[in-house]
Amino acid sequence: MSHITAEPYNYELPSNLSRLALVIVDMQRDFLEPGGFGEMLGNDVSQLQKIVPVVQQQQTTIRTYSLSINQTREGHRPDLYDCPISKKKRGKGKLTIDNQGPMGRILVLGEPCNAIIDPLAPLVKEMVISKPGKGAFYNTKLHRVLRSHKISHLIFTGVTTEVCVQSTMREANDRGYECLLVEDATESYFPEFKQSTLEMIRAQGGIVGWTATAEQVITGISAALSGK
Ligand code: TIU
Repeated sequence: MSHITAEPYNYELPSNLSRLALVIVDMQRDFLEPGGFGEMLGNDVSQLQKIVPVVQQQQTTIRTYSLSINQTREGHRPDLYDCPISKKKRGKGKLTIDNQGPMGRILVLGEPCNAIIDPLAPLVKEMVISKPGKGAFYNTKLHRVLRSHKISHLIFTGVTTEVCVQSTMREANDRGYECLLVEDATESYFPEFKQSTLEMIRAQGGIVGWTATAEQVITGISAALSGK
């Protein structure tokens, strides 16, 4: 059986690798560039930039092998029908969701701030799931799409580790997916929160899933595809 070397123990790959998908969570301008939702919440968004080349490398590798990629994007309908009042009130900054920022209406679908950052732009054939919540399964078609493609294994990257990535992994774990988080392809505005999240995920025998480095993921998948 092929595997990725991981924590707390090896992550077994499916015998048919078409059952594995890369999930790129919320690598959108709203979180990575000044003037979006992340900065509005009081964060230093430059913290997240360092993972861009690593996520890009995972994306390129998975594309090279013609495996599935699903990106997610947190945002609300222009009429804000799907935005709870409680969420709109958070942050206490000068601006809030829907206000006009330098990149358009903050956290609103279709606005420039809501786009996936250029280096990770999806191909036309790649799925982008717009999500109103932190978890990508809440109020979206993600589970239906993954099931219809018989996906059982999810490799997670993206931001932020302890908010949307962890929420989505927990939702996926409860739905029966085998989940692995790529340690150096996820980031938080708070390094200590990222570290704690990695530990929480792999604690108790992998209660939410596995963690591995980007290199371990690529090595494991490449070996599986070459039959080693
Ligand atoms: N604030 C924060 O850390 N994250 C979010 O609001 N959304 C995501 O994590 N994508």
